[in-house]
Amino acid sequence: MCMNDIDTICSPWKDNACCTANTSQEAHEDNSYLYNFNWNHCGVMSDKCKQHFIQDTCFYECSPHLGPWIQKANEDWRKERILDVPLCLEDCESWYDDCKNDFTCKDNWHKGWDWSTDTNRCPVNTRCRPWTEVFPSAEEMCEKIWSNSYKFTSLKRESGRCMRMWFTGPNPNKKVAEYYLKNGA
Ligand code: FOL
Repeated sequence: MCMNDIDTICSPWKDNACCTANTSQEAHEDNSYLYNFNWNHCGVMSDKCKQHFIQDTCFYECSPHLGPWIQKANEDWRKERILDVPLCLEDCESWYDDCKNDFTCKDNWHKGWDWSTDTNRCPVNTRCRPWTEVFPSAEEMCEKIWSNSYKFTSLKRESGRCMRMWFTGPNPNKKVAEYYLKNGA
């Protein structure tokens, strides 16, 4: 639902967002009701890494400019998904850089968790490994973690041809989406 009044949270989208204030607040909580997802499945996630996941949640929930990349999905928890959103190089690389000292047990965070308790845990056939072992490159992380929601690109922020996960000031993604709407995603 688009609305125009997110207070301070997911603040880049405060003037035009497809999320409610409540959702934007939840995006900042551990184990929020959104997906009940546990970032700390291999020890406590570092703050600098978690910041990118909060930003990703804001982008995923709030961005009004994802139209060119929305596809039908047939999952229990959603009937639409985003596919191959061209992420700006700097956004993917800084995310990877800030997480590379963290640990995880899976490269795809959408599927295959052990949900037998209150939240997702690493499934039995996995173990917690260094981030860089699970994701050998920024490209693999950005593409695999959410089942190809993002496409890795070498496009820079200034190109106007890639999507920014986070920004200050007017939304730079509007023009990018318009370009891909016209020219094909
Ligand atoms: N961010 C971006 N950019 N794209 C996304 O698609 C995205 N999705 C989530 C969060 N941020 C995103 C949602 N995350 C499950 C796990 C993670 C999740 C949502 C749901 C989950 O319930 N997984 C089950 C399988 C459920 C099913 O496929 O029916 C599991 O097996 O672990």
